[in-house]
Amino acid sequence: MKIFFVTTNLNKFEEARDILEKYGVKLKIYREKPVEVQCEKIEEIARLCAIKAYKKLKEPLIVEDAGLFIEHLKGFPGPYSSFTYKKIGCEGILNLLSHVTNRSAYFLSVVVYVDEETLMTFKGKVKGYISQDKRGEKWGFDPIFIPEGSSKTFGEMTAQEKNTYSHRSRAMEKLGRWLRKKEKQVFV
Ligand code: ITT
Repeated sequence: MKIFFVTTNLNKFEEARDILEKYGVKLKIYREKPVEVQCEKIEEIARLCAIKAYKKLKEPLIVEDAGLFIEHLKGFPGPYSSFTYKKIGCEGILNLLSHVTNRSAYFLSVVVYVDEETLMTFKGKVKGYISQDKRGEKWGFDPIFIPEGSSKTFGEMTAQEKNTYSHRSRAMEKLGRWLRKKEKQVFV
């Protein structure tokens, strides 16, 4: 089964591809920025982006919107994660949290699948903490996020390790299981 992932973010694409290939899905990248709408809810952003993308592509596709929500900052950067990362990066977040003891945060991923007859939403969340320093490489906020149950930041993990914890893998696993069921129904 071939599905397009409409995204400009190659890291997101590779993480999703590794999960979905276990479910027999051939994920293809369609490198275009989903036209984002100004909205506080990433669920709504992802849904509207997916509908717009489907009108153009007319092929089964997914769009993902993700964000980092920091408790002490009342959920910031949340839906503004991409913009915030570009403007202030990991260092900016660490500065905002210097001397702050409550470092709880979570990542949320919302994946929307669309084809000619269905629109389905899958969510994945991982709770954790913002580290004291940047550790490891990778991309985005990976070097400052430690998931619950680990002492490493995402930036210090291999791709496979990150996929055992991440918000994205949790949402993509749900999508994979649903697609497998959907395929079976078609051929019964
Ligand atoms: P597209 O909209 O083109 O898919 P994007 O990078 O803008 O790409 P998002 O809006 O979903 O994608 O992501 C928001 C930002 O949140 C992203 O740019 C990263 O800075 C951060 N982010 C989300 N998931 C992450 C992860 O798994 N690891 C590190 N940072 C992440």
